[in-house]
Amino acid sequence: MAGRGNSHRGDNGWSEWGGYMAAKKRKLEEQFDKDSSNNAKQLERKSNIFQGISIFVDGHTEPPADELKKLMMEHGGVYHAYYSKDKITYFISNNLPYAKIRKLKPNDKVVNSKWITDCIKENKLLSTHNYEMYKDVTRSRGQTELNFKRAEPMKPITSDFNVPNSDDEDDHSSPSETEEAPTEDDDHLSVLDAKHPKFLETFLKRSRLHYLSSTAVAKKVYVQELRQKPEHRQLIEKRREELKNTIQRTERDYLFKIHDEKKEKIYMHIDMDCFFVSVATRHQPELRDQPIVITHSKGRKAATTNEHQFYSRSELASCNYAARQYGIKNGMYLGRAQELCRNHQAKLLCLPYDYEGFHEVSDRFYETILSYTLEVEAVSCDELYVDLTDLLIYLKPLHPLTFVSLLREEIQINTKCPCSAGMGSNMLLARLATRHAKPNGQYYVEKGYEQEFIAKQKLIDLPGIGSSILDKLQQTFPQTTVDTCKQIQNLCSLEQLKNILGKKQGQTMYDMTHGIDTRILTKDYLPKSISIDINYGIRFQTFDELTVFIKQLVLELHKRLKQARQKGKQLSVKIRVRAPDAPIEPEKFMGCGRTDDSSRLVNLHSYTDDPINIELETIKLLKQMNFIVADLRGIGISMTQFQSALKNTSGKDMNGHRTLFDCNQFRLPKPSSTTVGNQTDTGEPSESFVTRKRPMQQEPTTTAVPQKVSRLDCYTPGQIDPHVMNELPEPIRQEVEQYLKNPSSVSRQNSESDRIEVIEKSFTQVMDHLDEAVLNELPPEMRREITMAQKLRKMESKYPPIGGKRLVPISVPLNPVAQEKSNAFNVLMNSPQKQPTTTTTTKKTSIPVKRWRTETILNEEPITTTTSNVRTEPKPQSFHHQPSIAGFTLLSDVKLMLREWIESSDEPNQIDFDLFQNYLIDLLNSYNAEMVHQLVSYGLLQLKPLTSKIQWMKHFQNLIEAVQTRFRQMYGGVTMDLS
Ligand code: DCP
Repeated sequence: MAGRGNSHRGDNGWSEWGGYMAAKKRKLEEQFDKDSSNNAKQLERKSNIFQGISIFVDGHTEPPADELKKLMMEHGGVYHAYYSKDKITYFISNNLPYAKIRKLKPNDKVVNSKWITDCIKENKLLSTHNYEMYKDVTRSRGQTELNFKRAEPMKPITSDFNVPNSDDEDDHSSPSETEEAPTEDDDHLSVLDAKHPKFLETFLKRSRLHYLSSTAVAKKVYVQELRQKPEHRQLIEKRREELKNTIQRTERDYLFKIHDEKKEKIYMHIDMDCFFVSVATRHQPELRDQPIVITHSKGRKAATTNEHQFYSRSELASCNYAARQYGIKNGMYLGRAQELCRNHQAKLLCLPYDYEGFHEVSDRFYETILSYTLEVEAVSCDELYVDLTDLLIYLKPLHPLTFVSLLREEIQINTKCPCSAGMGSNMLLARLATRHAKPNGQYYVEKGYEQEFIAKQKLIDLPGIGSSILDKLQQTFPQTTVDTCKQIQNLCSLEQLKNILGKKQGQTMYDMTHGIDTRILTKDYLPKSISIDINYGIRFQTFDELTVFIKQLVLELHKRLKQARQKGKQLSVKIRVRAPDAPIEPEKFMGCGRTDDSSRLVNLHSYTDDPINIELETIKLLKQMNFIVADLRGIGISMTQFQSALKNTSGKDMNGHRTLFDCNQFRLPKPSSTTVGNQTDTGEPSESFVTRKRPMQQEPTTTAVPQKVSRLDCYTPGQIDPHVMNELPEPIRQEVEQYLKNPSSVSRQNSESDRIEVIEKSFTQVMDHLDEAVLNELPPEMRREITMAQKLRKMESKYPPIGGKRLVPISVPLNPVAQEKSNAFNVLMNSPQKQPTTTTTTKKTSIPVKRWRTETILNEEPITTTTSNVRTEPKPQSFHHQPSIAGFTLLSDVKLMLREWIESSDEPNQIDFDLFQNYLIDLLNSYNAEMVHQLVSYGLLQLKPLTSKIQWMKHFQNLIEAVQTRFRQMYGGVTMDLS
């Protein structure tokens, strides 16, 4: 089968490597030798106990690999960064993934890292005998494979090839939404990658997270469409009528008063119990008394082999309540669950996923509820909120608990699965009540008892409250254990909470801990984005292979758009590319490893779900992103800005949703904002702007740039400070003076670029020759700006950036918003005494803003998509490439947007951050380090005084790290000065 035993695929040393890797290994060995001898000079060689020993470290060890490397250096051994069969004496690993264990040969010795530390402690080479791992396995492997044969699963998930499952022992971290790893069920380790034509289909079929997200969307759409169907309303009326006439009311019902006129709300939150387990056992309810989990693993390893050696990291999608008695929880690793059961002498039953059953039960669950009311908010396949108010008024006299017990009974009959429900006067109380009801129960927070109820709730049970928030609270009150809502009520005022957690989160925490929730049901489905991300098995050698996969991805995205009844107008592509210093194959089999992520987006001309259109645009975006195809590890395509085919509750068309950056796009920049003579200054046109101006049918472009107005056209002689003029080097001064006296003599014949050159040269030389005294006269911010530019220039000459480019400043016209005094170049080029005598319009466009561009030193190679697996440095963007964000290219616009973005919320959105980070990296790649410096400094300046922006600061620090990494790569290891 294609892809199996793929010889190009590296696997972190577990297979043979060819030229590039061999060279790389040699380089690393030489590096190690060099380091060792340097080290020997610096640090005294402590011993020679590891003389003749070569190690290769795999996976997480204690101490970590870097430390082991150092220890080997200090004690005469050799550390190999890559596996080489004939050079390695021992693998050092404390916990190899099962996939790799299976690949061990009988002679391979895997030794626990403790052996190294113990040898050093004892100062002698100890026998590895007591430290060897998996020796039983390798021995039995020599004779028989029987240990690894698995019994047939209860319900095998059929597939014609091996594709990884969503949770498994290979997974060293919490499984992410898209990373899936092989399991012990894979008969061969040649797990296919994304080159296989059926990879995506099978991957999605076996992905529970895909199931969960697609079902949630399907349910929301289903409910919304049902609201538009008159026949369903008739069905509801009929069902209500029947119920009203057949209910056997008790005293409790007659006593319950519901105030029609006050319209006091009664919400219900209803959720199936341990959904996946309940479905998997719906035809064998007798099993339910024993602990059961749903996982891809069959859980047999622990029974047949040494438990320490096979601690299964297969994730539990769901566990039943019998298992929960032993401390087992959803999301736990199977190994841990087995351990807990063993401690209680209980046997854990592992059952496979029953996707067909999940669909069937979920449909029946929804149908049962929706046959009584459409006042619902679909949450997921097994959970929804219901506003019971109208229904209870209709059925009165009826106690909510009576109705809910009847409903639950009906659900049990229809689905053969139990569910629980909570009720209260708002959605929060209803949801918390469900926790009390579980399993298979119901709980009503009656009117008047809300405060008593909420006070007892644990903070960790409040929706959306995670450990980071709890840590913040705990740190603020180190003397007390902050655990319940009551404690927060007693400890903090609203103001204090806002100070600790930020404005928005503080308010939410205050409301929740006081049982306040003003939300109403969200009935209209408005997705923020619809996307497909695959971060597993992405291994391509050529761009053609990638495009074949893109086609499949786009078809899946198209399916999702169709399912959600949405057409999108903004398309973005995100790629994860192996970080330069990351190994070719990460620890997690076929995973991503450490990557550099970047994304690009384009505004389409019209709302679309057309796969051909999306595919074309995706490929175009990919082609604009400089990356090595062989290093691609993850890819995502996402649509935003929707036009919905769904009608809202009032039967009207719905508008799409906008993200932060989208909002800005509609505000700025304005087309044809300023006119000078017969030329139009649109500023630097944005991608979105250009797109919006074009007729619907025309192709969107990311490169078109309308004609720019010349800066020099806008100058009058009086505009340039004589002081500054005097500072200019003679030839430049003469050229500028000549121009200013008679612009036509220079500019009319000269091309735009020639004229830019004049100003650029002058600015460059101003920078180089600027008198200290002049500099000192400038306001601090400008001084910093110029000093930074000077530093960058120095750095440029000292460390020519990779790619044969050097940094020179350029000037671009600024739109009106950019009339900032703070621009150093403006000050240098404009006399404070002599204001321009031109019209306001001219004045607005006349101020140049300093930017940087590169000049080619060497002949520039054409930018082509690299298909070799040899890493090359990213090629600089072409000269005219203007990175943009949300359509903005001008510093002042981006600054304005940055400020608004920061002010907009206390909790930044990761997608926005990714976009911003990618933009900064793009700027660096276009040799516009100066702008990056300005934006980062500006962002920090905005954030620093605000205590509520802790999350922002964290994100910003990560962003700075990424920027610095790129900066170092480009400028010979030098870090950008952000002091
Ligand atoms: N699920 C999953 N992975 C997640 C979240 C949920 O596989 N990260 C699946 C398994 C669950 C089902 O979705 O059975 C419903 O999720 P719940 O959170 O409702 O959990 P359960 O129904 O299993 O348990 P509970 O009775 O606590 O609701």
